Amino acid sequence: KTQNKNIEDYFTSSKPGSGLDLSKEEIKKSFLEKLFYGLGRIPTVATDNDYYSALALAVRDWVFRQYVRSLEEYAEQDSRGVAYLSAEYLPGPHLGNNLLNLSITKTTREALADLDLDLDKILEQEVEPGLGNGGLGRLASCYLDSMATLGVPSIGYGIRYEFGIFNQTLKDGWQAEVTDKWLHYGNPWEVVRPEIAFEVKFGGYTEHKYDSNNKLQVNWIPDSEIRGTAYDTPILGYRSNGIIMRLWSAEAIESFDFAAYNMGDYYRAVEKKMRSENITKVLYPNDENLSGKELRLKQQYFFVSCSLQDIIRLHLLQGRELENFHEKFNIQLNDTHPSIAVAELMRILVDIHQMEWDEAWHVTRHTFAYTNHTLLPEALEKWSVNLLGRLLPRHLEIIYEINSRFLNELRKQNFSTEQISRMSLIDDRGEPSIRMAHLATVGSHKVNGVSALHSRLLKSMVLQDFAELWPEKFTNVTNGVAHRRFLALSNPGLADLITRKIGKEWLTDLSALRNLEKFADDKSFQEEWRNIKFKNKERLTALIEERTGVKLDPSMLFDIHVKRIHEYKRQHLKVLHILSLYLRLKNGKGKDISPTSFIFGGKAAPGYFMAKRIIKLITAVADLINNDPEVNKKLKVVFLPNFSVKLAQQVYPAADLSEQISMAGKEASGTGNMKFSLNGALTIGTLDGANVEIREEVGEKNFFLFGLTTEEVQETKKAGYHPYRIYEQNNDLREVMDFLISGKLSKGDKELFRPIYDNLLQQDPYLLLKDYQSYIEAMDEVHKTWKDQNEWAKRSILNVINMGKFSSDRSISDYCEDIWKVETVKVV
Ligand code: 7GP
Repeated sequence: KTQNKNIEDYFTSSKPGSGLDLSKEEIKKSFLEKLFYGLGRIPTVATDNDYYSALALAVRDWVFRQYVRSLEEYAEQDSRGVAYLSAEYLPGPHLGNNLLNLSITKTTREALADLDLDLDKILEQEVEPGLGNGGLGRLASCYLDSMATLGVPSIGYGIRYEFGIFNQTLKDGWQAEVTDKWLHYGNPWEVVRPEIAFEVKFGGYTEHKYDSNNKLQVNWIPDSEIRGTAYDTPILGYRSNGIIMRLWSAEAIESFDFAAYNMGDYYRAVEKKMRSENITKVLYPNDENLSGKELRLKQQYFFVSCSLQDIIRLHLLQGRELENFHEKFNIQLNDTHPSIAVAELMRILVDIHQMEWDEAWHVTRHTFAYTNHTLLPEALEKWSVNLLGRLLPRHLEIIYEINSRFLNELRKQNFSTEQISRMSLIDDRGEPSIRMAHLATVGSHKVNGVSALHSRLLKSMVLQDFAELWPEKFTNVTNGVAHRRFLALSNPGLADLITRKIGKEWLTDLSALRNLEKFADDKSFQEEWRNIKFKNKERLTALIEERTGVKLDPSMLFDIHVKRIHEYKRQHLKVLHILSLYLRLKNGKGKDISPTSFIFGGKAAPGYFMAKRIIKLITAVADLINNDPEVNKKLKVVFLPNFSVKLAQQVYPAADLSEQISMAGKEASGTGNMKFSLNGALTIGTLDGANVEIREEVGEKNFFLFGLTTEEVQETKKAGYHPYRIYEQNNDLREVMDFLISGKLSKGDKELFRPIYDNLLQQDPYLLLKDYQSYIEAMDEVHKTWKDQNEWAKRSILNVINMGKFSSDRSISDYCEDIWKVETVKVV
């Protein structure tokens, strides 16, 4: 707190002005001042990156104005707040979004044009923070956007990885990984807070002693300590509040290894420093698969501990007691990555603040809520007791204590031994490990899935026993997406058309798109609609040609499959379809095929053998088809490398068809599915995740459905699934499958794709063969519908105007009402 009366008087009397709607002259002046005096550049030497940085710094000031105004409001209202804990964020480029949210895109463009500069070129300079893998990380960023827009007093906590998700390149058709040096050119959006720094302990042992009042005191004597420093990035809502994304970076505590230093072992002292800074070096690039690595657990505990210390600091700063911590703060756990927080809060309350166990447990359980993002068994986090005990000895004791009290409760309620061992926080079949989803569930007052179907399956499968024990604890919040970024910002043509017809209301209330209903059948509106899509496709075509050398034809159907590469998402089912079309054309039976460009994108975890081979398969199919004059007038295939938020913003607006073809029951929600529909793509999909709800909203007729339902999948597996029989019975499928090992895709190498072939014929865990015929038939329907361009446009319009439910503003309102019980406070 400032002791300086003069500054305080100035601050309160001058009331920070709004950062919105600045004039061209103000923008120009700030931009040039940042360039000259903020960066110390003169016109003769200034580079494009200098222009970008100068504009970003100017914009950051205006964003901070909105943030400061929000803080004042929140302080006045004494509001209940939310801390969102996520090990991953994928914010995407900040500049364009901030200009949009300040309503100064057009004015900025003009201001720069006056200076002979091009805004688009400057926007292009931005390197996005790739601090996440995929859906979960992007969702976290959509939620920060909506929390800011709605005025939820909130802060997003995470990790400032020095190297984010790798950059993907293709070498001979295979994925190759390149380090992501996103901080290389500096990061104008963040502000380091050297004084918001906390110490985090690791290793060592605990001492148990009774004090003079005969109360047990536990002392944790660590064997190392690391400092976490806060880096703040302001996130602005649409013409609204600003909030902070606070990312922790690890650094050595200077004096820590004085012993080594004093003995003259300077190198060892420095080495230790480097080793501790490793914690936030790099993001683990696994999506829905565990690494089980010690460093990963260190990352999790490191950011959780810093965040909790910070939240408690904020709470005590306001002169409050820890007894009512939970009345002031909600902490949302974005999957189990931050779930060690349950034990850490107990440790802080009991060991440091001397709270009684029962009271601490009451506070803890009412503070946390847990969101599950996947049912895949290989993604459910477990930490070996051994590893956790070595790294966090006190936390292991606390987890044991939580568990023993919990299991006692179950015994009192006459749960069977079998049930009790299923529900235990410790899995002691094989090497004993801690089930983090159980810890998160026991330690939270609410648990939610991310779509209606997923929440139902969570209750009937992974957490069934818990859902029976505490039915009221379980709820659903269907995911949503930041529609301002994914429509207003990335599809300006469509956004303009919409606004011209129905005004700007949709920007803050997506359900207002329904007001376009009367235009769905209007031929001239349809034509405008189609022209916008065509222009978007031309732009993507140019980008793809530049990046891959493949030239697509924008009048073709753009059939797009972009997301992480994973067997359950079934990119290889799409490949089987493409090969079936190829063979039809080769056999002279392809006259009904509508000319199509197939576009793939997505990263594979570097250690995921099958996923990497699927990428190679896609690029091999692309090479074959694009170079075969007999088919390449009708079919084109391209793998667009390095899918990211920045690329995504160019891809969704250009899609005609959205591929959402996971095996039912596996995709928790999906959010790409929403972004596609929002931009007027029709979906071909299974009844999985949020596809179910999208189909409900847009109407069955406007969604191409195929494949087994979740229940049918379960029955098929239960009955004993034999993919080989399907292969034997379906001639077309057999031809396609055999083509994989014919050598024609691989310069005669018949072994290259055999692992995929064998896997599908012998196990086929994701039922590609079972769903194959149904998929082919649905795709034939797609091709038939495409031939009627008016009908297609109409269905496209109906998709967009029924997307109201899928704004992350709606999701965040749901969290506020059902889970957080917070009131929103908006500044304008
Ligand atoms: C993803 C889910 O696969 C996706 O269906 C969902 O839309 C998204 O989360 C947001 O809820 N899960 C992950 O990205 C992930 O890494 C492992 O889950 C914890």
